[in-house]
Amino acid sequence: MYSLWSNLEIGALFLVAFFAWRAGASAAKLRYGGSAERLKRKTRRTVLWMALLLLSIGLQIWSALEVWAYSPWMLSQDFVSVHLPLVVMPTLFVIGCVLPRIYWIARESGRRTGAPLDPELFRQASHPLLVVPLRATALCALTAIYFFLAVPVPFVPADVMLPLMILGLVVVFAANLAWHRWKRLLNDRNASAATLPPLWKRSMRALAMLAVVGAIATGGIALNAQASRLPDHVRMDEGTMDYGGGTDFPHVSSGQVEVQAASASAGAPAVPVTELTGDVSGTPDRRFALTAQKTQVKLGSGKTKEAWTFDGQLPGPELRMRQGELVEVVLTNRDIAEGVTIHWHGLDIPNAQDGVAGATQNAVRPGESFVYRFRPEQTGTFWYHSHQDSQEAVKRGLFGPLVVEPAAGQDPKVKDIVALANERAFQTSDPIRREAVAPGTPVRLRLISTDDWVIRRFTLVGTPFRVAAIDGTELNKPGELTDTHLELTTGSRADLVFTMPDHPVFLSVGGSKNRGILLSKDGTGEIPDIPATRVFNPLHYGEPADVPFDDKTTYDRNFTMLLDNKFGFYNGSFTNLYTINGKVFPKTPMFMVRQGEKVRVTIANHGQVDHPMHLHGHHMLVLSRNGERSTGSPWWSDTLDVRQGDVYEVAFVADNPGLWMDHCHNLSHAAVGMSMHLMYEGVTTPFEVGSASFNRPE
Ligand SMILES: [Cu+2]
Repeated sequence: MYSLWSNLEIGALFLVAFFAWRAGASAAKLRYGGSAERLKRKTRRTVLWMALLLLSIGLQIWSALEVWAYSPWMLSQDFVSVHLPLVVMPTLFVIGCVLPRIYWIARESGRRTGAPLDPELFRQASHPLLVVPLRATALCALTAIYFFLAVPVPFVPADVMLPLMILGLVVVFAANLAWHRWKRLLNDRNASAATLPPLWKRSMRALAMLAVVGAIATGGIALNAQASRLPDHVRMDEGTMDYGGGTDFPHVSSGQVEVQAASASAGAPAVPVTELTGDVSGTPDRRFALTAQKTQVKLGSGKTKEAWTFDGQLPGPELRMRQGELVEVVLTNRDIAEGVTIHWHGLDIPNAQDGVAGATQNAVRPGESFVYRFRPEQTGTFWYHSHQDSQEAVKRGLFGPLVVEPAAGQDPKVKDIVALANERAFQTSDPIRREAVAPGTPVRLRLISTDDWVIRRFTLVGTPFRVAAIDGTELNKPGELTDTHLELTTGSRADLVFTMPDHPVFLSVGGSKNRGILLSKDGTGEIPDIPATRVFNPLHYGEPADVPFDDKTTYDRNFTMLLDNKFGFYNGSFTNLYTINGKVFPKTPMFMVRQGEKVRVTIANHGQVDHPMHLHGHHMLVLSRNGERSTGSPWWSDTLDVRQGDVYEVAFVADNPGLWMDHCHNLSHAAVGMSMHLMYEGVTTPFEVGSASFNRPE
C-alpha cells in the first residue's frame, strides 16, 4: 500500500505544480482581455486549468493521508509534515482569493459587451490576488518535489529550513512586486486597452529569469559537489557513533569524527581486527588455491569477452568443505590491476578472515597473495566474491559458490545441485542445463542469486517441494509447497528439497521455459509448462522453534536504519544516492555494540527501490515485517530484501567481535554510499579507505 500511495502522491505533486503554473499563466493574461467577450473566453480557460489544479490537489491530499494511515511515522513524516502543509496552505489562498474573483469576473463579463472594459472589471481582472496564490501553489509544490528528490529523511533541520526560507522570501518578494505593478496599472488610463506583449518579449523575460536561477543553482551545485569529495584518508574505526540507546563507550570527539578511546572499558581491551582470527593453528583439513585473473570467456553468441575470473572459470570453482574443518584458501592475484579480496558471503567466521578491503585487510595487488584460514561452524549454501571494488569485481566475474556440508559429510544418496544465477555466467553456457536423476532420489537444489540489483524469480515445476534453508540456515519443519515461486534478491540463497518423481522436473530461472535446469531419468524430456504461481513468504512458513530472543526481549541496543534515495553528489559526481539515516558513506553512522549484547534493528525503506541489506559476520533473526510477527520457523537472514515501504524488525546477538560491514547488496547502491558498519567496543583497524588509499571495499 505504501508504494502505491506514495508514488501517487509524488505524481500528484508534479500535476499540482504544472496545473498551478498553467492556471497562474492563464490568470495573468486576463488583464489583456480588452473586451468583455474576450475576457469571458479567457476566464473560461482559466477556470478549466483551475479545475484540473483542484483535482490534482485533491489527489495529492488524499494519497498523503492514505500514506499517513497505512505506514509508520518514520515513513510518512515527510508526506504529513512537509508535503501536506506545502500544498494545503497556498490552496487555502486559491480557494479564498482566486475562486471568488474568478466567479465574479465570469459573471460580470457575461453581463457586459464590447470594449473597453468596465473599470471595475479591469480592476478585478488585473488583481494580483488572482495570480499570486496560483504561482505560490506552483512554487510550493516544486519545493515539495525538491524535498522528495534531493532531501532524504530523516530530515536535518538545516536541510528543511533553508529551502523553506528561500521559498518564503521569493513568494513575499513576488507578491510585493505584483502589488506595486497593479497599483501602477490602475493609474494608467490606457492599461485596460493593452494587449499581450509579443512572444519574443515574454521569452526574453523568461530567459532572464532562468539565467538568474541558473547562476544561483550553479553556485550551490559547485559547493555541493566539492563537499561530497571523499577524504584522502578514512579509517572505519572513526566516524559518527550510534549507540542505539545503550551505554556510550569511552571515545574522543574531534569535530564530527569520533574515535574509540585507546583504553576501552574493562573487559574489552583495544584489539586490532588482524588479531581476530579465531584458532586457526595446525594443519589445514582442506586447502584451496584461487587465482584471480583476466580471462577471455566464450559467449553463447560465439563472441569472446574479457572477464575477471577465479581460476579462469565463470563462475569461480565450487568450494565444498565440511563443518568444523580447518580450511585454508590461498588467494593469488595474477593481473587484476584494481586489486582483489575474497569475502565469504554468509559465513559468520572471525573478523580477520572477512575479506573486506580497507576494513579487515588490504586489497591484494597483482603478483601478491593472501592466505585465508577459518573453520566454518555453519552448514549450508553460501558464495564468495571479491570485496574490493565489489560492484565492478562481481559484475566482471570474481565470484563463485560455496557449500558447507555437515561434519560427517553429505548423505551420498542426495543429489546435490548448485544453481547459481548470474547473467554473465548465463551468457557463457547453455541456457538449459540437463541432469539425469533416478526417480526416488532425494534432491537438494541450492539457489544462489548473485546479480547486481536483480530480484531473481525461481519456479520449481513438476513436483511438490520444501524450502529447507534460507541464507544458509535450516528451517524448522518446512511444509510442502506447490505452485509457488521464490524471489531471491542479490546475495541471498535458498535450498529446495524434494524426491525425484518419475517425470521431468524443471527449475525455471526468471519464470520462463527458456532458462533453467531440467531433471529427468536420463536428462532428456520436454520442459513442463509453468503454471500460475504465488510468491513464497517465509514469515509464516514452517513451525516455530526455540530462539534466543523475540519481540518481548529487552534489547541492550535498538538501532534504526532508514533507507532512502535522493539526487545528489557522490565524490564530486552527480548521481542517484542511496542513503542510510540520511547519509552516505563515510558519513553514515557506525552501530556500536559490546560483545554479548542483544541488538535489535528496525530497517525501514522510505525510498523508491528495494535494498537487500547484508550484515557481515552475523545472522539476523526476523522478528516482524510491517508490524506482522514472524510466526513460522525461525527465519535467520544475512541478506534481507527490504522493499519500498517495508519495515522489518530484526535481532541478533553481538557474538563475533570485529568491524563488520552492513551494506546494501545491490552493489551499485553500496558503491554510491549505501554502506555502514557494525563496530564492536575496543576494536580498531590498521587499514584505510579514502581516495588516497588503494582500498575500495565497494
Ligand atoms: Cu540498495
